[in-house]
Amino acid sequence: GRAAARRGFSRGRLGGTMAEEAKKRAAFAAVDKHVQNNQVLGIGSGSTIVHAVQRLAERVKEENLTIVCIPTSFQARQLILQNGLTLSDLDRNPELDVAIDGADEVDTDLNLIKGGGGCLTQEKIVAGFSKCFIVIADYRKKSDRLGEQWKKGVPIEVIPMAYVPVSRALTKKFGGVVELRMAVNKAGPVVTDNGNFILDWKFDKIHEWHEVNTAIKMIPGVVETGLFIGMAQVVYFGMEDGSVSVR
Ligand code: ABF
Repeated sequence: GRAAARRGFSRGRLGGTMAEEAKKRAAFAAVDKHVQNNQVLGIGSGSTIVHAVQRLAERVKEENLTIVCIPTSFQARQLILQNGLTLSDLDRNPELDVAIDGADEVDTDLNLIKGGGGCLTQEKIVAGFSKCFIVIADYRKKSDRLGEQWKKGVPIEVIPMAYVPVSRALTKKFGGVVELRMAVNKAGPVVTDNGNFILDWKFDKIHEWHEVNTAIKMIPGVVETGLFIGMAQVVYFGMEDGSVSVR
C-alpha cells in the first residue's frame, strides 16, 4: 500500500544517502590519516574518490600543502583539475608515495575486485608504483570472499582483436561465463582509456586468486585484470552505523 511504498521509498532514499555518507567518512578518514606535505599522490576513479579529492583540496588549501596528483583515468584527471590540485604524471613522478582508490569488493585478505568503471589498467599501474596503496569503500564492498556481494564478475582488459579467443581460454581454464562489456546504449563494446575492450568474467567458484590472476595475465591478448591481489596496505570502510572500519 501507500505506507509501504513510502517506507520503501524512504529506505531507498536513506539507503542511497547512507551509502554516500559512508563513502565520505571512509574517504575523509583515509586522507586525514595518510596525506602529508610534499607527497606524490595517485588518484583513483569512481564515486568514493570524489570525496577524497574534495577533502584533499580542503587540506591543501588550509595547510598550504605541496602535493602533486597522478590520475588513473580521464575522470580522475578532470577531478584533479576541477579541484585546483596540481596534475602530474609518471614521466615526472615514476614513484608515488600514496595511491588512494575505490574498489568493487574487498575480501578478508585485502584482495580486491576493481574495474567496475573500466579504469582497472591505469588504476593498477598507479597502485603498483606507489609505496602505499589505500582503498576507500562503503560497507557494501566489505566481503569475506570475492564474489560474495559483487556479482558482475572480474573485469579483464583485452586487446580488441583477441577478445574471442581470450574469452574461450578463460572459460576453458577457469570455468564461469564471460561477457564482452557493452556500452550502455548497446551500440557497441566499451572502449577503455587505452583503446581496449573489457571482458567481465563471472566466476562460479572460489579460486586461489594469486595463482589464477597470474595465469589469466599469461593468456595472450590480456592487458590487465581487475584482481588486485596482495596490493592494498589498508582498507577504510564507511559502515552503516556511521563508523569507519579499518581492515
Ligand atoms: C574504481 O571505482 C574502480 O576500480 C572501482 O570499480 C570503482 C569503485 O567505484 P565506487 O567508489 O563508486 O564504488 O576504483
